[in-house]
Amino acid sequence: MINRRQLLLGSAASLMAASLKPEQARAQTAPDNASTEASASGIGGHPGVITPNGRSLGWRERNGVKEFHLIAEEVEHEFGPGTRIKAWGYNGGTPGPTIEAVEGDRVRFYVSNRLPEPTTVHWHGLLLPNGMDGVAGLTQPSIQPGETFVYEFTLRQHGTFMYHPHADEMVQMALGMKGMFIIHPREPDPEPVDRDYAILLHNWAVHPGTYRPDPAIMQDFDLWTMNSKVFPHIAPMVARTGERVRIRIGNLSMWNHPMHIHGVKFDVTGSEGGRWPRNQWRQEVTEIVGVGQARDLEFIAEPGDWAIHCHMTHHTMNAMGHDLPNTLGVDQSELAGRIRQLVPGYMPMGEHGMAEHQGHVDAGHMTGPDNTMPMMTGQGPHGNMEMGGMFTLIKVRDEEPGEDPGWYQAPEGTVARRVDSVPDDLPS
Ligand SMILES: [Cu+2]
Repeated sequence: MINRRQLLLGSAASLMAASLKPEQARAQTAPDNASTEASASGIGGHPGVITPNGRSLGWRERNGVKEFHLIAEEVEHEFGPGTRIKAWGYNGGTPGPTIEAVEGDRVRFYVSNRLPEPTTVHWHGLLLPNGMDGVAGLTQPSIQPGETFVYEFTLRQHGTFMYHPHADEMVQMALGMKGMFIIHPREPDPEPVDRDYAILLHNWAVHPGTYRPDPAIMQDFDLWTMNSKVFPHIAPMVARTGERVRIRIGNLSMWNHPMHIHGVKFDVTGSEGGRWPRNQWRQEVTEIVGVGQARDLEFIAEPGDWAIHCHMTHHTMNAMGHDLPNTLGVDQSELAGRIRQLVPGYMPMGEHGMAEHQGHVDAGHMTGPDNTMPMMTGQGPHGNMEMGGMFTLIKVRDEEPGEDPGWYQAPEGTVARRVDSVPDDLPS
């Protein structure tokens, strides 16, 4: 027998699992409103960092000091067509723009607070005078709404760092306040990279039908993002065959993320500790980027469309329901008819696995609450990809790939294919 609670959970499952309009379901793997740009022509002899779906923060030089302006403010943000939120971020976006500078620079940050509550900026991992560390109450008074504070210090290290508030952190970070802070080495790299990408991992709880991320959630997040976008709306990273690519991954979410790259072994080459000495590089195919950590992954690009994703399988899903009855192997056909009398349009799912979800949504058979992404999505050249969240692509081509070279044309005879029979002398 089914009780009322299970019934509600079941219908919630179908609603939460299926939640978008057909035109959204057909979204291709392409950046939408992605302003992916490198800082113009590099910095300090290094290629500029590319922040997929983001940008680097502008600055000007004044008497030998690099001056930046960070504006903490509410922003309208879209994870992809189908889910918009009222986020908090910096300079119009979440994450905030990537800060880039060079070891030895004197930097000055004007920080203006346009939020409805006090904030600060903590420069995560930086060596600086105690009073510049940005911990509300401890090292400085909070920046009140409407106020501007100035931070100034000299960069005494290089590496992959981050910035975020250290005032009402639980709320302010849950709503999207964070950014990457890249400090390039003063000396030229002995083994320079050709492409330098920065990705900040985060998690969000946007309950179906709502627009405000819920800061009280501890584990059951339903959106997992790279630079605050979800697959398939994360701009692909591109490279030419044979180039040395670095992907700097920072994590200011509430989970550790085992980041996995297909098709190459990468070296873990650095962190907040800077670029590690060559004898400390480690060859891996999956590297956990822990909460509050940054890791630099470097590899030589191989031609193809390669996946890069978190290996927590729930982290490559969009808005999925939690604590649902397990319907795998359960024939629900008779029950579904009875539920439909109470919940019109109820659609049972999951008897043979969840892949059918994307098909139902793509066909427009399932709709759900407003402002809720489908759990699985993405169309590749060979069909449904059944992914979401922290998943995107590295597209490598022999020729210059541009912003997005489309789908990889695999050489003849190099794609897995269907055959009509199995040789009968195969051992099993
Ligand atoms: Cu993860």
